[in-house]
Amino acid sequence: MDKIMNEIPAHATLLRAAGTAERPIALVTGATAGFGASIARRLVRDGYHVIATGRRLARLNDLAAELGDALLPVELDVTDRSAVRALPDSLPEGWRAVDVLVNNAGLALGLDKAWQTSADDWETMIATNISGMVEMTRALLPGMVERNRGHVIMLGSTAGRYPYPGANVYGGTKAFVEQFTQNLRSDLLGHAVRVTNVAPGLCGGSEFSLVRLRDAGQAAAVYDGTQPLTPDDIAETVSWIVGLPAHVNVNYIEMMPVCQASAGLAVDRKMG
Ligand code: NDP
Ligand code: 8X3
Repeated sequence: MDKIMNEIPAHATLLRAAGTAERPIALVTGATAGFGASIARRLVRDGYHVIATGRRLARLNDLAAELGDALLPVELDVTDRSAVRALPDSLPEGWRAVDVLVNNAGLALGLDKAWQTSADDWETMIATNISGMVEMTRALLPGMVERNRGHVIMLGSTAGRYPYPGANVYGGTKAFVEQFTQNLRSDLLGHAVRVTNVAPGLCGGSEFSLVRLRDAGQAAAVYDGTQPLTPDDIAETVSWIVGLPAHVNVNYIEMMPVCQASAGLAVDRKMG
């Protein structure tokens, strides 16, 4: 019997655990664009009620108009610590027992060398990618542990493992995401709450490079001659991970387009 239960996909397990015909609930940060919007669409298709958050409320309202009552738009800046802390109790009745948290909100700013970059940009990346992600997790994890049910998905990056010039603090924030995820797994041993770090490489079709480079031409050039991953590829992966049988935890998954690979260590031949 246990074996059969273990083979039931997690979506169905969540429904049964809830003991009602109600849908499981997912909360996606940064759902106004890119990965977050695709993940929200995909999870609604998978049968979730999705709380879609971000700073640009008009975009969330557009998503709600597209997806109907299964999507709840909530304006939220993950760097606003008091708003994040107040979030669980401020959600409407019936939306509070979040089963899946997708910590997707994040950004890179600039590609300058460490000694040339803007300290304010560094602060913004740390506040969003690290502090925002940590606060969101701290806000929603206690409920998951209490219900003994849930899944936290992080959007890390290949930049968290592979250094490249100009990634400095961005890469550092994503390395934090990876280590935080695996440490959460240690804390959660003995609880039926899963944690996964999804770490993509080159991905187009989002606002990531436009936000980073602040120039549409330079942003488009990042993808010239490539076939990058797409936000739908990321959403498909998230859907698969959360839908795996409830006893399976994907700790870390790294994704690159076929046109990308780690290219070895760099050597400066002028220094010898
Ligand atoms: P986008 O720029 O398209 O989307 C980023 C999202 O984050 C937006 O919805 C934005 O919403 C939100 N966001 C940014 N700052 C805040 C904030 N302070 N509070 C709340 N929401 C915020 O980028 P992607 O979809 O490409 O990136 C999503 C995640 O994936 C990021 O964490 C990124 O680091 C990571 N990633 C991206 C890769 C890529 O190549 N594209 C590869 C690997 C990882 P709004 O501005 O409306 O608040
Ligand atoms: C985004 C991928 O290579 O631009 O995290 O750092 S990369």
